[in-house]
Amino acid sequence: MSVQVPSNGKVALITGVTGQDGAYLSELLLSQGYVVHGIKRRSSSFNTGRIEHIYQDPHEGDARFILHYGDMTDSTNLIRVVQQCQPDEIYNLAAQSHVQVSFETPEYTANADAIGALRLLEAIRILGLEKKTRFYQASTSELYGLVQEVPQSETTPFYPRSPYAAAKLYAYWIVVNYREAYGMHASNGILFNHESPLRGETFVTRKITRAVAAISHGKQQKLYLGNLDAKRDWGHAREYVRGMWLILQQETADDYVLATGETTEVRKFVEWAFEDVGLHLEWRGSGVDEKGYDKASGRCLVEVDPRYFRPTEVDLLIGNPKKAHEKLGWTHETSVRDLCREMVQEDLKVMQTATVMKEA
Ligand code: NDP
Ligand code: GDR
Repeated sequence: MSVQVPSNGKVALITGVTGQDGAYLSELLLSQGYVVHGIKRRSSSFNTGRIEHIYQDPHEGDARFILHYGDMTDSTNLIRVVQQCQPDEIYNLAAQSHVQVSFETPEYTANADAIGALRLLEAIRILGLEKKTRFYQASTSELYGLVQEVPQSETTPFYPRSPYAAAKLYAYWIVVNYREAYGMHASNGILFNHESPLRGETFVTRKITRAVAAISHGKQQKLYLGNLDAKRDWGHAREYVRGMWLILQQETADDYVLATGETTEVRKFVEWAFEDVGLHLEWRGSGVDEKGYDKASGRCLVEVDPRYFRPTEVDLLIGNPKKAHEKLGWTHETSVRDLCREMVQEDLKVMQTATVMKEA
């Protein structure tokens, strides 16, 4: 793909290139003619599944997609990679991004998610790239945490509710500070939840759609979930990475909310996903005793497991993307209902392929 697109002469560096957003952003930037450098972590097993289709053999001289080993906790590595790439744009997407896991690994999460952002900003300064390199920080609607107002916008006060959100709060403010202190083109995208068939398997939407595909193929009996009452503003990741790019194309750096403006209960997403394979749920009980039954067969398909409850929860997220509409011309396109359908369909395909392979 990228080889056929003429170069636009720009170089981008993406941290977290192997993640959901890193994969979609790499595709977007390559299709626009960027040379894309990505930082990936050393892992004992392959972690490049999401970017395999755009991987280019470094032995081919004109490769436009170049991977470097690295880690957000290693400033020497970050300085060296930034020095080698001399990027026009850095997208800082790398993070320990799982909210519940951040309660188990709070110090590591702070190191990677908070100090990691600082390390990259300092790399830009140490190398004297303040005027050349634009910086995007993957900020999050988790910053809003305990509900202060709805819908949440760029001016809504923050109240983080997890070690992850507290770490991202530091990253948000250090970006604002470096912009004001050193005149850097550094921006925050405050992105509400965005999902896709590439979503990590332990985030709730993908956990649901994978389980529904497995249950419909007779490979799994039941889906265990935590808080079904939580409400999220879910959009499609492919559309959100375009928003990231637009943020860095603005003459002046600034902070923007990207969201759909609609919110949906986890419970509703579960119902839709089962509907997409012809199963219709009815709920019985409440709280930890709530269960979802297939109306036709009476089989219990969903059960609440308190192990998935978080010590502190974010109950309601609904974003106001007005500023992004007006200043960036950005808007979401895919409804959450269609997003759910797409994810179920893709997980059904994955399940079918796995079944065929196993039989073969
Ligand atoms: P993923 O969890 O899918 O990807 C995270 C990426 O960061 C992976 O490539 C991961 O590598 C990498 N990573 C993790 N720790 C380190 C580290 N110490 N050093 C280097 N790389 C590391 O997240 P998403 O793509 O969904 O999200 C991208 C960013 O946007 C994250 O910062 C997230 O917090 C933020 N965000 C996400 C939202 C969403 O709804 N998706 C909403 C708002 C913000 P590996 O593949 O090896 O694990
Ligand atoms: P979130 O996403 O915490 O919003 O963070 P996640 O999908 O993990 O949870 C959403 C809501 O669903 C509830 N929930 C469950 N969650 C998980 N993971 N597993 C379950 O079994 C389950 N049952 C119910 C959660 O309690 C929560 O209320 C995501 C991440 O991508 C962050 O990196 C990002 O910053 C925010 O979105 C915006």
